[in-house]
Amino acid sequence: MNMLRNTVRHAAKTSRTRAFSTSVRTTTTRTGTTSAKLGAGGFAAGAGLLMMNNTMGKTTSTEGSILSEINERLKNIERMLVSYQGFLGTIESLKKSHPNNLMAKHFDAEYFGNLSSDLQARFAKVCASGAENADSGMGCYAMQPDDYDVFKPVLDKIIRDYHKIDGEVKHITNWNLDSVKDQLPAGGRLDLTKLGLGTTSMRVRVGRNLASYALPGAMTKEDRINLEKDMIQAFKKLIADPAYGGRYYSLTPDTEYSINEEKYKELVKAHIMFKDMAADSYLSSAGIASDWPYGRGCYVSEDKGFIVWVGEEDHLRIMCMKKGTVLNDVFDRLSVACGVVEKNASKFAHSEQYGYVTSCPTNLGTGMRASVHIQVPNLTSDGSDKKAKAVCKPLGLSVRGMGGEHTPIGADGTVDISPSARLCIQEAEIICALYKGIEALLVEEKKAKSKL
Ligand code: ADP
Ligand code: CIR
Repeated sequence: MNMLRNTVRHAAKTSRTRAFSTSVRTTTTRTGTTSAKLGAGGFAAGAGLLMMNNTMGKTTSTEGSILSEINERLKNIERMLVSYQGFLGTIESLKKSHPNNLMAKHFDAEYFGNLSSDLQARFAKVCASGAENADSGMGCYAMQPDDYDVFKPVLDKIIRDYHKIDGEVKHITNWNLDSVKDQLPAGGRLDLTKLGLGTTSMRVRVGRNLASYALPGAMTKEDRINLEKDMIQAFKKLIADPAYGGRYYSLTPDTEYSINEEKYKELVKAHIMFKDMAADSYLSSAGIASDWPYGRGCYVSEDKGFIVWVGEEDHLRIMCMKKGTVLNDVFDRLSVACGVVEKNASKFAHSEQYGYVTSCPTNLGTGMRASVHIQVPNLTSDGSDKKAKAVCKPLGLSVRGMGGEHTPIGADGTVDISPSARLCIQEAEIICALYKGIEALLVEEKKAKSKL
């Protein structure tokens, strides 16, 4: 395998200018420098064995089968190096140029070389976004619900590195706030007025995928349309239920639920609908944004407080939103509603080890992001989120803009904050972490005022 490593390194040097997309998506065999070198070096072992057999006379059938197996394996290696020359070369150079790209950091060319050609094609798709977007922090997305198990030798390393987990990952799902009583204020209410806040925009969402479909990156246009049709059947049951009611809005053209551009923009502005995914180069490279806007839409309850996105980064993003003061309201409602959606639709993809299966390994486990919109004018007095981010990181909080990820903060210093942890943390612990995080952030905001 040292030989393979050397050849891969050589491929890296000779292919830096070749676009990765061409090399992975085109499977036509090309002859070139790398394959010629492999032919000269790689096949030497096989050729040597064959020569030995020739000089020694007849081969036994066992020797013959060993030789044909060796030959077959060498042919596979050659095929891999020719088909994936640009891909392997890109990743090899990213290891040095972008050490924070976790896919590149943990990608193992020897492991890749030993996969069957079908699995190589599948794993290359998993790694495509990181190879095409050098600045990726994660660099990969699962394409099938069982990818985390099938490609565990590499993906588990990436997952443990990102989520900072030593030893084996074992995720436990638990929405029961009674079980974390010691972390709650007396009475168990996560009341924001006790922290000095007034009415606050609160939101809790989870990512979920149906076990019966490929994940969004590997779905065909037909899959996306069918999944939306299945979900519309599930939403009909919600709409008929007085506890939910509401309606479904579809971005798929020419359906009875379709909405126009103006209505879509209005829903995005109201934080109800998701942004155009095609504009996200990570999602585009992964195939997750493909066939936009087919199979995309959202269900909104009558009171607009319960929403389900269909066809974004995960099949479903299920969320509760409310302008209020008690975090339990959105958390408890979501806990019940998730069960109702699964019962009305079909089984969610779940892993014994990693919890709820999500496209992006960053969301694995709970798939939960619990956030509030909160004003921190002192920490954002320079107009940026730089100081807020520096203060929030050690508190285990992420800072986003007013329109979500990769959007600017509010002109009045309002930011979106949420606990960063998703895996090997329980749902009940996340909502407590948000409450405690807000408390700690407000202390920092006060301190920042005295420094102004
Ligand atoms: P996600 O939370 O699903 O990872 P985004 O960060 O892009 O995705 O946020 C999606 C939408 O939810 C955006 O419109 C964002 O402003 C909105 N949002 C997030 N948190 C809140 C909140 N606490 N109140 C109101 N809207 C919110
Ligand atoms: C990256 O690798 O940086 C991007 N694919 C984004 C990772 C963060 N995850 C996410 O937005 N769900």
